[in-house]
Amino acid sequence: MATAPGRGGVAVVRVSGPAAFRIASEVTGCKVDTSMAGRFFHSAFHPVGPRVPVRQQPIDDGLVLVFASPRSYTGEDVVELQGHGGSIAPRRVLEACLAAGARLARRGEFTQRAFLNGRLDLGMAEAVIDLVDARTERGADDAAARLMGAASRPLEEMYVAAIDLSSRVEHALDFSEDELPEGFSESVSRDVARLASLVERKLSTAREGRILREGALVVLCGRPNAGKSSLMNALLGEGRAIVSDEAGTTRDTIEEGAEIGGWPVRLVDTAGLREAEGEVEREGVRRAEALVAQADVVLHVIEPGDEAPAPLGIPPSAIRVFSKCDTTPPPNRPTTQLLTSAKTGEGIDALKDAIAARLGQIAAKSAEETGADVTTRQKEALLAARTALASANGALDAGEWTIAANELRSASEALGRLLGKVYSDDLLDALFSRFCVGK
Ligand SMILES: Nc1nc2c(ncn2[C@@H]2O[C@H](COP(=O)(O)OP(=O)(O)OP(=O)(O)O)[C@@H](O)[C@H]2O)c(=O)[nH]1
Ligand SMILES: [Mg+2]
Repeated sequence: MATAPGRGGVAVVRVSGPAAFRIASEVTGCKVDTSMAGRFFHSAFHPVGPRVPVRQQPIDDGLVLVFASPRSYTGEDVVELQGHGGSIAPRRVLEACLAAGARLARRGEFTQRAFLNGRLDLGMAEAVIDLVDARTERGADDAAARLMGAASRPLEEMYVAAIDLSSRVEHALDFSEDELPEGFSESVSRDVARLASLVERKLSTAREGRILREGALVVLCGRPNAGKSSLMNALLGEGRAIVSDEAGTTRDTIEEGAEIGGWPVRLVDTAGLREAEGEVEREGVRRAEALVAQADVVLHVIEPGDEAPAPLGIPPSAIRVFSKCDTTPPPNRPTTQLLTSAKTGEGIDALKDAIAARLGQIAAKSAEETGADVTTRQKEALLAARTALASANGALDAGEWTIAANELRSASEALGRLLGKVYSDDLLDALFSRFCVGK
């Protein structure tokens, strides 16, 4: 079933594999074969199976789309039976297909077959699920671009360049230094450096990818009563967190998904940071500190009149947000600070802009500085390629051609993994289990 269950205009049952045309023929009672490829027709759908009476009553009618191998999503023969939505008719069409010899698809199996049949590469397969799961326009734009191969082309070029370098150096091993053409070593070094900079650039975008997929962690912290929960509500535009003038109102962390400046964000409100009084509050403070440590962006909320140094654990990179600005008369306000009021809404848009700007910076920053939290398949492969290229460069400088050849081979293997030219079953299982059935 390729469409979501429940009430809806259409429901699509998709059949792929060598028996697809035969199964569709049984269900529709029309002869479906390769000659119908790329066409569609209108038909009744019939029940199939030994217990079905001879004068059978159709279960639905709809459109039949025929795709012949290899020009289909999976690369196999594919038929789509597009009937009416709802809970009964689609289920019956599905059952008819099963009775005619089909089996239920596993999660992501259509896309997995497409990958195995070379219809898309692993990066595109990942883009498919990212597009389905996208929570913001920006995330969807990114996934759609990757789906069209925007990310694969440069990767493919890097892979080809690595293979080329590796074979050039391997070839050179058969010759002595003075038999090699003039400038050979320089040209290899230059190309290694060029490839290394491509890898570097690609790495720098890995963080942005993670943020788009998982959402950036934005944590509100500060002293009790600073106005954190009120700001959380103002950013969300709803009364999500409890607000009161009692210090220590928020004890547990409160998380809510939001979109800020096009970025998907996990906004978290935390307990005020102080020497906590009770066991519960102490745990709340501990959680707050842990979240601050993991955050992509920390918002340090400071209320008017609070001149004390920042509580421990708040990083210097935190955005200092001054709250309750409606309570300070304008002449006394410092103009360079980010002044906000949850009460009047003043400064909330400026705060959103500041968060979005920070996320843009993080995305642009090199992955090297961003720590170990980006553990995507792609990043691991890129890091391996980078290490290998750096060693290859060193070996070339030292005239160690055998070592250079080995390192260049590892670099091309790593880039091959990145493209999915080299992959393991575990990797495929992990990737495609993220999919829904029918994709
Ligand atoms: N005038 C004014 N009062 C505010 C504003 N924001 C918060 N307050 C008040 O400040 C008090 C504390 O607000 P909270 O949002 O609960 O503060 P908090 O930082 O979450 O406090 P804890 O959860 O106890 O750490 C409440 O009485 C709010 O009504 C504001 O922008 N203007
Ligand atoms: Mg609170």
